[in-house]
Amino acid sequence: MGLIKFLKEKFSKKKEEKELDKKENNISEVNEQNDSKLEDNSIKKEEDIKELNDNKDSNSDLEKYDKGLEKSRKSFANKLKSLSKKYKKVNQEYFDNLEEVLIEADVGVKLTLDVIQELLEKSRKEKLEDPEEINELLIDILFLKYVKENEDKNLELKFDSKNPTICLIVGVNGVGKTTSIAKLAYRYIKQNKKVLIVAADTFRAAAVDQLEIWAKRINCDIVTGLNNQDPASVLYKGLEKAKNENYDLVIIDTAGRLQNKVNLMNELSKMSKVINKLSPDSIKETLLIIDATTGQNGVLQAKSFYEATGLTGIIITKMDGTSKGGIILSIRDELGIPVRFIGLGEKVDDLELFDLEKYLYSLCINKE
Ligand SMILES: Nc1nc2c(ncn2[C@@H]2O[C@H](COP(=O)(O)OP(=O)(O)OP(=O)(O)O)[C@@H](O)[C@H]2O)c(=O)[nH]1
Ligand SMILES: [Mg+2]
Repeated sequence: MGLIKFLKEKFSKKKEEKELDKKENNISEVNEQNDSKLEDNSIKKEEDIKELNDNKDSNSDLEKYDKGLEKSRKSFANKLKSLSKKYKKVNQEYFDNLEEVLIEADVGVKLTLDVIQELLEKSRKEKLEDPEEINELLIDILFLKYVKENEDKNLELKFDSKNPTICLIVGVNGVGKTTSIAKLAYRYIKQNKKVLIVAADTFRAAAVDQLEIWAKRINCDIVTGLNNQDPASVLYKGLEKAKNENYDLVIIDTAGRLQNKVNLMNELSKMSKVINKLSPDSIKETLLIIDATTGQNGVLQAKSFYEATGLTGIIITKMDGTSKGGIILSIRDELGIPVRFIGLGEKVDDLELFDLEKYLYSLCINKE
């Protein structure tokens, strides 16, 4: 079965709602019929309710994806649909148009050319001529291009009981670093982790203020330094506190001055050294924040940060604000680094763990 059909089946809201209704009815039926087996039933009921809640959770995540990716979908999925309506049979012109649609969606030139080539070969081999089928095959290829074997499928930050996990957040000006830090902290506080934010962006006084406001709002501890204080010394203070007071997670805000690229990269490598010295046994993450609305420029940023600091993952922000949702595929193709989270709005809970199926479903499948 092609991915589109699979995702439609998996995520189709109507079907899920029906199933939920059915399950709810079943639970009450079971309870009514089997009063005598009260004990067994209560266990079954608990299991069913848990399953129900899990389904509802995944449903609400999907709604967030659907809503957040609305602009991208309206552009991408609509273009695919109108293209398939225009042609009865595919021809070279169809593939040329498809290429344009992918480039416009920010899938990136290299990946687009690879995908179109593969699409041509497969469609010829399978003798496909129907545009709808070609579009379905396209989504399959996009999915398979993203997936990597032997990669950890769990994108959540990892924890060990002995040492705090240290998460360095990097990225150029204005991409959403501070907001994403608040969102991440909030996510893990909700998972009962003891979280500490370190405001090591001492370049701008306002940056510390902004982070303090967020920390207060989400009730998270924070370590700050003075304006223009050496960021590494603020970091030092934060890591000491985290060790002494048994924090589970330390999230570090950094400055993002691109005009001073060499200085910025030097500063980041100095901070990495401090982390390695003070917390040698901690799990370490370096997450790059990329603003989805900056398009292919984001891919270039990712390349320079990757070379300078090494990265364990990417957070793509402002996915809700762009019609070019393909950037996720492009970055993955160029660098192979996994997208760990995506930002789908300005609120503190508008951060979702990246889910390829939900992403493709929300981006590619026209629900109108
Ligand atoms: N729509 C939307 N806006 C976002 C998202 N993430 C961040 N923003 C907005 O982007 C703007 C910049 O966010 P910041 O968190 O201050 O960015 P920053 O990288 O810390 O910026 P500097 O510290 O100046 O380098 C703010 O107005 C945020 O509300 C998102 O996922 N969606
Ligand atoms: Mg900031």
